[in-house]
Formats: sequence, C-alpha cells, structure tokens
Amino acid sequence: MILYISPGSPFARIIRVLARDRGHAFEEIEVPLRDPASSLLPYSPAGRVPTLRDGEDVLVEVPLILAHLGWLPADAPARGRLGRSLSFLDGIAVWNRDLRRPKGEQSLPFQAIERARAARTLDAMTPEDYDAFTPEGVALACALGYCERRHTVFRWREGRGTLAAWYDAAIARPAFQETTPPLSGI
Ligand SMILES: N[C@@H](CCC(=O)N[C@@H](CS)C(=O)NCC(=O)O)C(=O)O
Repeated sequence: MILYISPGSPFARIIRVLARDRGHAFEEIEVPLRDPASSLLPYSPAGRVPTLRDGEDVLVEVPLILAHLGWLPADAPARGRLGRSLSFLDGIAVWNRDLRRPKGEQSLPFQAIERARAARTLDAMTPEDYDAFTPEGVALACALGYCERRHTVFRWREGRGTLAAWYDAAIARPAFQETTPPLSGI
C-alpha cells in the first residue's frame, strides 16, 4: 500500500502515526500540494493528502481510509469523539487557509468565527476521554500539533493546562516524534 503524504499535513499525520503505532508499513510518498505536476494527480484528481493506494483502489478522506484499514472505531461514543477531533482540525485548517492569503484578502470576521469554534470545541472536551492511541486521540493530538507548529496564532494552551499535559504526554512517543510537522511561520 502507498500512502501519499505531505510532511506538514495533520490529516496525513493521523494515518502515519496510527500506522507506526500498529506496525503497519506503508510506502510513504511525499507529494507537493497545489502543484499541477504532482505525481498524485493521475491517481487522485483532488490532489489531497492523505491518499491511500491499495492496488487498484484509491482512497481519500481520513475516516474512509480508517474504515478501509479496519481502524475506524466501532462504537458510537468513540466515533463521536473522532468526529469532534476531525471537526476541530477542519476548522483550524480553513482558518489557516485564510491566514495564508494576502492581508487585504483575509476576512477578520471569518477568522473570529473559526477562533470561537476552535476555543468552544476544546473547552467542551474532557481530555481524559481521549485515549492517545485511538484514532480519536491521535486525531486530537495531530490537530493540536498543527496548532503548535503551523498555526501558532491560536494559543490553545492558555487556560487549558489539563489538555496541554495530555498533549505533551501523547506526543512523547516515537510515532509522533518521527512525524513532527515543519514550522510554517503562521
Ligand atoms: N477532509 C480531508 C482533508 C485532507 C486535506 O485537506 N488535506 C490537505 C493537506 S492538510 C490537502 O491535501 N490540501 C490540498 C491542497 O492544499 O491543495 C481528509 O479527511 O483527509
């Protein structure tokens, strides 16, 4: 199986961390994003990572890749937590996209909505409910890790000591250390 990734992608990192935890060896191929010459495009016109190629089958979207690998949590509470982690990450990703636009094209009201959504989601979370080895825990840690390295405008640690301690413990293991995203300057 081939996993197309980008080193900065928190979505791809979810699959990469779980694969390392579970001793599942994918061939990881790094591809550029937003590049019409990307070697991923002949397989997946969306050009998004993660993309999983399993023989003739090409899968995108984290939950569908998890399902294909048999790693999607079976019970509704765990799926609820996974959805909350992914939804948090999705909001951070669209907020980050706006921040990458030239100053005059950014929308401060839009950013305020995403900041409020992110803060509200974290404040409603009980970190102890998130086992850091499950997809929902890994997704939460990857989302926070993205904030640490590529979206530092969101100072998520402030007033969230319990969550910060949970995150610091979670990312200490090799699967996270080997997949630390590069700094983006945002
Ligand atoms: N909902 C998707 C999100 C994947 C996604 O948006 N990945 C980003 C990188 S973090 C991407 O590939 N963007 C393509 C681009 O910017 O052209 C999933 O669950 O996999």
